[in-house]
Amino acid sequence: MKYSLLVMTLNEIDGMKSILPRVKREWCDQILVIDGGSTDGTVEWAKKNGYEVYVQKRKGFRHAYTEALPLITGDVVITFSPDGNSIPELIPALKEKIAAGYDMVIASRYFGNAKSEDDDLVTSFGNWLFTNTINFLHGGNYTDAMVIFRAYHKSIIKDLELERDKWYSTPEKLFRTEISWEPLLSVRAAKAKLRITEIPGDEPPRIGGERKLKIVKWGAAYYFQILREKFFWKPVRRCERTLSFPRKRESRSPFSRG
Ligand SMILES: Nc1nc2c(ncn2[C@@H]2O[C@H](COP(=O)(O)OP(=O)(O)OP(=O)(O)O)[C@@H](O)[C@H]2O)c(=O)[nH]1
Ligand SMILES: [Mg+2]
Repeated sequence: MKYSLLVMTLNEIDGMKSILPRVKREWCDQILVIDGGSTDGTVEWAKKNGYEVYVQKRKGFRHAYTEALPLITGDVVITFSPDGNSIPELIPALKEKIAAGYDMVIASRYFGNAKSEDDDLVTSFGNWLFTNTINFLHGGNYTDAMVIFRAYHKSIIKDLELERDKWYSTPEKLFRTEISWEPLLSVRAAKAKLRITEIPGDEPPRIGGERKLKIVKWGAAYYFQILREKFFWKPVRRCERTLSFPRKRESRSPFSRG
């Protein structure tokens, strides 16, 4: 199994300098820095230090992922924030769970003893609300459905149709913003009954730079998406993952119908 680490950057020079040297090159087969148009030297620093860099063309977090898709050489992606929020030393633990047969592994900020030092009252309530709504409406069992730091099989991106504009355009138009795909990934992975697990993953505070999170607009767009999923999209496509890891009868995935 090959692993690609996707390092998401938008003006993250301080975090990059401090965090990336802690990522051992042998942990992943590919380290791909996906940049949203940094002007603080992030791209130059990454290239100088030998990292593969892709600068996205369209604005917005999800376009970073979709545009980079053809460049990803791994079977498994690990999405990573180099702003200090993701602890690099947890990468081997994420890989271990994937190797054990899980489709997706989340470094949860709220599982076991884990804690977030980056949260404020609003973000901790928001994460709780979104995660619990996803569990309630879509049968998830998450403690953290929102975090970027997670590993999953690349094949589920297409199985869950995460790369298709049509699943984002209405909330993005309504709330005039561009969103990411983590919440939709969590919703659809639960709906499709993929094999999901979590490990505790502390979230240290951000190192330098500025927060890009748009609390009100993203919150509204994500909540809209999560509610709408109750009525749209069914996991009817054939899912490679489900086929290669046949599950027990009682939890058979609807994918296997395909
Ligand atoms: N490629 C790309 N990276 C982005 C974009 N927006 C944010 N990022 C990076 O993604 C990572 C996560 O962004 P943050 O600003 O920390 O947003 P967040 O983690 O959701 O919010 P907080 O951690 O609560 O501040 C950071 O390393 C950002 O630099 C984008 O549009 N494109
Ligand atoms: Mg962050």
